[in-house]
Amino acid sequence: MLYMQNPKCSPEVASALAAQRPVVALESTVIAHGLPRPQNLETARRLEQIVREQGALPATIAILEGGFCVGLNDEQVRFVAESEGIKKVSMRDLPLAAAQKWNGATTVATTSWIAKRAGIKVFATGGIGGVHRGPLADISADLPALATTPIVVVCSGAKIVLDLLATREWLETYGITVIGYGCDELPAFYSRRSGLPVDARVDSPAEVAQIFRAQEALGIERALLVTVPVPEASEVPAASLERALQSALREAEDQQIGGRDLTPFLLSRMAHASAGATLKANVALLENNARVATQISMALSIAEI
Ligand code: PSU
Ligand code: MN
Repeated sequence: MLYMQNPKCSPEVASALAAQRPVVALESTVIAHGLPRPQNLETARRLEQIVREQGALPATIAILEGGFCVGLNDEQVRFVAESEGIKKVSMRDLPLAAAQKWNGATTVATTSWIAKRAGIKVFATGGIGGVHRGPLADISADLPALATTPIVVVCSGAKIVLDLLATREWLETYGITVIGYGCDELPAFYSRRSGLPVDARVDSPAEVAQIFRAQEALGIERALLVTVPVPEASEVPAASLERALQSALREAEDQQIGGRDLTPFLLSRMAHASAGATLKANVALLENNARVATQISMALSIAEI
């Protein structure tokens, strides 16, 4: 019976959802493990502020003492950003987190899963996990979660640290529709281009809403992936990162860093090697994606004519 309370919406989120007002889910792994302090807390607050200013309600999602919380208050956001021992919770961890009362940050996979169960239709993030480079078949649990969770996920593609071609193929095999928001190519996180195709280009929130409504009407139980390029002024071209990436990958191998620690490790090495340029790009794309996601959530909340 205890677990019947999961997910637990904040009163503000619960009343917005009951009134069918637009709500945008935000993830917490990027806060706890993806960005350094103090930029992580600043960014978490800024993303919430952007969603409010644009006209929707933000719902940052995290796990606190085993409760799957949808809509953190300011103190809870600070806790996730600043306390030690916040776990990175992916799909396999969900029952453990609930039963053993973990404090945890949610990835794209678990944020989507929880948001969908709370009744939220739009989720903004930075980059999705994907197929890692190298001989080991390390595939993020984000991918199968996207293949089984009907929600709009607004992101900037997948990070250059991943095998982008293999990730793109995976999305196609599992039938996840990939939209380019104002772009014809799949964005590559820090970079605006990857050379890989999207399934369709759209240029307005209304077009995304139309596609997601069609998906819902058809009973398609998969995410709609809306990919938005990093704003031009903050872009870090892929070629300039390749050397740093190769050395970070070697370092990870030498130090036997893998599993859930690999993504945060590679991200921090890239930020270091680029003298903060990747960090600036990361924050800029997160802010932009929160803006676009809010506009989509508002287009979706307009009653169908
Ligand atoms: N992209 C970022 N920063 C992040 C992540 C992705 O720029 O912190 C996080 C997301 O939460 C994503 C997770 O769901 O990394 C993927 O981790 P893994 O490859 O271990 O599944
Ligand atoms: Mn992995």
